[in-house]
Amino acid sequence: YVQKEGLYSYQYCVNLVNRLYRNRDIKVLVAEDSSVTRSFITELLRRHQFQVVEAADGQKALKAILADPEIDILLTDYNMPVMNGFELIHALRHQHEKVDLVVIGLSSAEDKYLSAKFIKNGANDFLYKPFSHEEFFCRIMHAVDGMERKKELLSMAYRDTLTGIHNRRYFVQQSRKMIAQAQSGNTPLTFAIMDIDFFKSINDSYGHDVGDLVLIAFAKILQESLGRFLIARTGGEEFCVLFPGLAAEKAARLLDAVRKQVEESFVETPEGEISFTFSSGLSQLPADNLEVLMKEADIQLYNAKDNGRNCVCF
Ligand code: GH3
Ligand code: MG
Ligand code: MG
Ligand code: MG
Ligand code: MG
Repeated sequence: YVQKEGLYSYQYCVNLVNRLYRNRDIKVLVAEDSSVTRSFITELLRRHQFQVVEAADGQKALKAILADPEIDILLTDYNMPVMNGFELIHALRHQHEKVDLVVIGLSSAEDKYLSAKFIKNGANDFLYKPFSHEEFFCRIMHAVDGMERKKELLSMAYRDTLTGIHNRRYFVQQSRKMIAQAQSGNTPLTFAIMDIDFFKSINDSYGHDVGDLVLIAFAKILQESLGRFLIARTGGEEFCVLFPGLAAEKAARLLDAVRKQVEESFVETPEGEISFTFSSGLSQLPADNLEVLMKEADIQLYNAKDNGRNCVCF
C-alpha cells in the first residue's frame, strides 16, 4: 500500500493488516452492466482481499443474493438492463435488512440527486463515479465496520451475560415465529419452563456468587443436553425450552433425563460441591399464542412444586 499523506503509524498498519485478513471472509457482489467498470471494481476489491462475485444486471444480482446467503455486501450500479439498481434494492430489502446486507450504490456524478435517491431506496451508502481508490476503500471499510458492530451488538442484546445462553428477548422473538410455523403446518410443539428448587436457600447458605455458579452450571447442562432446541434463561433461576416437532410426552421424557442428570451432578464451588434440583412444567399446542403456552406451563410448574419438587409435570 502506497500511502499518499505521509507515513502511517504502526497501529494503523496493524489495524489495516487485521482488516485485510478479516476481509477474506467477506463476500461482495458487484452488480454493474459495464464489463470494464465491473472488472475494475472487482480488481480493487480483490486487492483488498475480498471474495468477489459479479452480476451484469439487477435480476442476475437478485438471483445471486437470494441463492447465496454468504454475500455480505452489494455494490450496485443504477442504470442496468432488465432491473435497475433501485428495483434491485427494493426487491432485496424484503428479505435482507441493512445489518445482513450492506448495499452501496454507485452513482455517476452527472446526476446529483442519485446518491440521495439510493439512500432513500434502502442503500446504506453511495459512491460517486469516478472515485479514487482511497475513497472506495474508506467507504467500504466504513460500511463493513458498521455492519460488524451492529451484528456484535445484536448478539449481545440476545444473550444472557451471566450464562452466555440466549435471553428472554431472543426466546420470545424466536418462539413466536416457531409457534406460528407449527400452527400453520399443524405440527406438534411443546413449551417447557424450568425453575431451580429452593434456589433462594442456596444463595442464603453459600452466597450469591455460589448461586451464580449454580446458574452457570445449569445453563451448561441445558445447552449440552437440549442445545438443539430453543433454550433461554428467561428470568433469575427460570429457564425455558421450546420443542418444535415434539408432543408434550416426548419432550417430558427428554426433560426427565435432564432432571436425573442434574439430580446426580455436583457443582464445584469455593464452598465445596453443591447439588441442586429443578422442577418443570410443560404445555403444548393447540394454544392461541406464546402467552397462553407460558400460562399453562406455569400452572404445571406450580403442580410440580406442590408435588414435592424435582419433577416434570404436564
Ligand atoms: P422454589 O423451589 O419454590 O422455586 O423456591 P426458590 O427459593 O427457588 O424461589 P424464590 O423465587 O423464592 O427465589 C428465587 C431466588 O433467585 C431469589 C433471587 O434472589 C434469586 N436470584 C434471581 N436472580 C439471580 C441471579 O442472577 N443470581 C443469583 N445468585 N440469584 C438470583
Ligand atoms: Mg450501468
Ligand atoms: Mg436474561
Ligand atoms: Mg422462580
Ligand atoms: Mg426456584
